Amino acid sequence: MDCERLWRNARLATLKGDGLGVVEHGIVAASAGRIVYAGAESAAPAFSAADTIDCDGRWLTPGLIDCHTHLVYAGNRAHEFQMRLDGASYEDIAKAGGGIASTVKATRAASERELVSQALPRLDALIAEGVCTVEIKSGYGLSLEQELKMLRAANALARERKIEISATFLGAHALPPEANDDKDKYIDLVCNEMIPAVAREKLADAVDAFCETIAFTGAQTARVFDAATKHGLKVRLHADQLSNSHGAALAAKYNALSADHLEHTDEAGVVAMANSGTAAVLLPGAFYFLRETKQPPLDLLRKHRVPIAIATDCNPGTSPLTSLLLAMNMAATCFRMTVEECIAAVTREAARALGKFRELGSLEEGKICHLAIWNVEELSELVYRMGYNPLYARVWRAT
Ligand code: DI6
Ligand code: FE
Repeated sequence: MDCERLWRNARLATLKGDGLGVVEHGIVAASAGRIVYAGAESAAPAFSAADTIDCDGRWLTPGLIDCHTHLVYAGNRAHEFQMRLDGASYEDIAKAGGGIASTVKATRAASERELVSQALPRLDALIAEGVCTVEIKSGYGLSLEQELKMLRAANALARERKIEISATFLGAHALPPEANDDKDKYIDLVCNEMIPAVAREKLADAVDAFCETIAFTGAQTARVFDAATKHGLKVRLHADQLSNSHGAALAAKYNALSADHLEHTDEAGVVAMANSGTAAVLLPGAFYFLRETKQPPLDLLRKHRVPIAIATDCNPGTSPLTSLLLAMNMAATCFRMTVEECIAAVTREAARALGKFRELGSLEEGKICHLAIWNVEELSELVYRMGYNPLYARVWRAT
């Protein structure tokens, strides 16, 4: 059987099924950027490949997926970090006109090209660790034109690097200064002008919102979700991060792809997510950086079999993190996730959270051939280390 490229002599974590799907003495064969076989060499058809790569017994996993980031923004918030070290809370800073508002100011002043060039070093840091797919949210523009600029910049990154980008419209992130504290009126703009334009220009796969006391109410979020649904866009939600706003249940009601953060989610929220097939995206970088103490309800998520993903939440205010490997370590250390859960959380479950499990997230015939090849003895080293990058090679669409 012909194939274009073949990786042999590898230990595979295929992520097929429920566990890691480990295969010793494995091979992966690819043609036209897709996997045509992934499994035991002994059970494989006889391939004749144009190009064969000997992995020397290394571990091979699906390319990693960072399913929640705010990678595109201008400037940084190092000065607010200092304020928080001096005792101010994230909410204090937001209420005093800092926080998201200061990034909005810097992002509005930047051109699309500048946004791309400021995002590239962050993207490169993720790529260096084997990330092949990144979700990127808007939400620092907060006007029709500025939000479209952010989404165009996010999509443009796919022309700069070998990376899959999944863009998300997050117009309901914060209230812009010109809205004069009228949240409902701003939500009108999000629903009646921004969402239709985003859908028309096909600039995003999904719509997100920040449902929180310092941001938007459940009722306002529901209006955003109604508009998204009407325009054929999937939804996801920043839910129950700082308080229990019943965001998880609301997201589930709209069959959201994911509900993210979830520190304050209760059992009713988790059950609703399980029933709607909504994935949980845990963001330990924000938990760590804000010194949160309330942990997401891991046991409930496990009990009700909700898919659990982990992402960096890379953003300038609450998670200036550009390492998905470190996010895995934090999820294990802070949330007591197992090694197996952590690895699944940045591959198979992250693909589910993006609604792309048919294409990505495991080594299975027909899927896009994104691979990460690792210089580790045991897969647990991917989770155990802090600040060390054991990536040997990254393969994007079989190249
Ligand atoms: N939750 C977060 O953690 C980020 N956005 C959100 O909705 C924070 C974004 C920022 O502070 O810039
Ligand atoms: Fe976020």
